[in-house]
This record gives sequence, C-alpha cells and structure tokens, in this order.
Amino acid sequence: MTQENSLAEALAQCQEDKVKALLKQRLDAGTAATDIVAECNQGMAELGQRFAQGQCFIPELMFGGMIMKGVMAELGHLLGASEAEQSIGTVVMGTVQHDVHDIGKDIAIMMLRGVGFNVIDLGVDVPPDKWVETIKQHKPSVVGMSVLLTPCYKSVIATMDAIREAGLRDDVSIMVGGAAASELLSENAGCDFYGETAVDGMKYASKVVGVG
Ligand code: B12
Repeated sequence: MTQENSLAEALAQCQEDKVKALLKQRLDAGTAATDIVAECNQGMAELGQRFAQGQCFIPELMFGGMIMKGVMAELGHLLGASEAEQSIGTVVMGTVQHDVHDIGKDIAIMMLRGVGFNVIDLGVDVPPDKWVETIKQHKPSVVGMSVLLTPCYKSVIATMDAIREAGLRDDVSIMVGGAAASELLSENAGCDFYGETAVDGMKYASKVVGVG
C-alpha cells in the first residue's frame, strides 16, 4: 500500500475528500467492510499518536472523528451484526458528577470505538448510582471516568466507593483520565489505571480484554 492510496494515512491527515474517494475505490474493488474499518482504525490510532506527540490539535481530532463517523455510516449496512455483537468488549465512559467537560471524554470514546469496543457513553455530570446501575446492566470489562475539575476528585472517590459498596469492584477494571486526573488520584481512589491521553485509555482497555 503506497502512501498515495493509504486510507489510514488520509484519515490520519483528516483529508475528508481523499477518504471519501478511497472509500469508494475500496468498495468498488469489493474490499470487505471489516477490512476497510480496520484500515480506518489504524488511521485513527495514528491521529491519536500525532495528537499525543503535539503534532496536531483538538480540531483535527474532532474532525478525524467526524470523518470516521461518515465512513461508519457508509459501511453500516455492510457490517451486518450490531456493534455489540462485533465488539471486542464493552467500556462504560462518562464525566464524573458535577463536571460537564466532555471534549476529552468524547475523544477517548472515539478512540475506543475506533479499535472495536462497544462504548456506553453516560455523558457528563454522572452521579455514582448511575455508574453502579450501568455496570450492573451492561457488565463492562472496563469503566472510564473523565475528570477535568480538581474539586471533582471527590466525585471520583464517591463513585469508587459506590462501586465497592455494590460489590462490583472485582468485576471491572477502572481507569481515570482527564486534565485533572493523575497517578496520585488514581491510587488514592483505588482505580486500576491512570490514562494521561485517550490513546493510553485505548491501549489499557485493549490490554484488559487481551487484544494488543
Ligand atoms: C473547554 C473548557 C470548558 C468548557 C467545556 C466544554 C465541553 N463541552 O467540554 C466550558 C466552557 C463549559 C467549561 C466550564 C468550566 N470550566 Co473549563 N475548561 C475548558 C478547557 C479550556 C479545555 C478542556 C478541554 O476540552 N481540553 C481538551 C481535551 C482534549 O483534553 P482533556 O479533557 O484533558 O482530554 C484528554 C486527556 O485528558 C484524555 N482523557 C480525557 N478524559 C479521559 C478519561 C479516561 C478514562 C482516559 C484514559 C483519558 C481521558 O483524553 C483527551 C485526549 O488525550 C480547560 C483548560 C485545560 N487546560 O484543560 C478548562 C478547565 C478544565 N475549566 C476549568 C474551570 C474552572 C471551569 C469552570 C468551573 C469555569 C466556571 N467558573 O464556570 C466551568 C465548570 C463547569 C463544570 N461544572 O464542569 C479549569 C479547571 C481547574 C481545575 N483544575 O479545577 C480549567 C483547567 C481552566 C483553568 N486553567 O482554570 N470549561
């Protein structure tokens, strides 16, 4: 595969027109939708790496996500099984109680979906009992809390306490991330992993389910 007709590279560079053209080329040539998704996932992972290394910024990440969503919309009818059936595992993600920042969480979700996770997005300002209820219902492999506000450390701790009190702690791996998160917070709250970037979260979750 040359750089010239690499779908992954076009996506990593957010070249929307080129992605559309290469997608059409792949479909006309009879390439399997799952192979196209795999190629695009490589592109999203590359985009995430470039962001982590400071080679691109939030607008590119958001735009890359939009392009990827467009590709998935085109391929949806060819992929057959539902997202949950095809997924490599389930992750529950949200921003902790009293915190409404969601840009980073959404990027983390995009990365997770990009590599094949079924992600339940709880949104923002998620109270502890909602996390507990969702873990009971969906039995995820991984839970990811996003926290951008220092005063919301106590929401992380309250969520962990609620999960423990519900007897669910041993059933799930828990990661925390977002600009206010740290190794120290992760340790104090009893989480399993602190992810500095969305890519770290994606890698950790993949490791938990034994992929990558
Ligand atoms: C945009 C923004 C807002 C927007 C949010 C819009 C939105 N839809 O998200 C608005 C205007 C609403 C807002 C409001 C407020 N904000 Co504000 N906001 C920001 C700002 C400028 C950018 C945040 C952002 O999106 N960053 C970009 C994303 C991509 O980064 P990120 O979230 O860290 O995510 C990356 C990683 O951390 C990781 N990640 C994120 N989540 C997770 C989760 C997991 C599990 C993993 C593994 C990884 C991961 O993935 C991402 C990519 O790698 C920050 C400044 C900053 N330096 O962060 C202030 C900031 C977070 N805000 C701040 C404050 C104080 C507020 C307000 C209290 C202001 C006010 N007085 O009203 C309110 C609080 C509202 C609330 N209740 O939450 C402070 C927080 C200070 C602190 N430490 O407590 C900051 C740091 C600004 C500052 N320097 O003072 N804010």
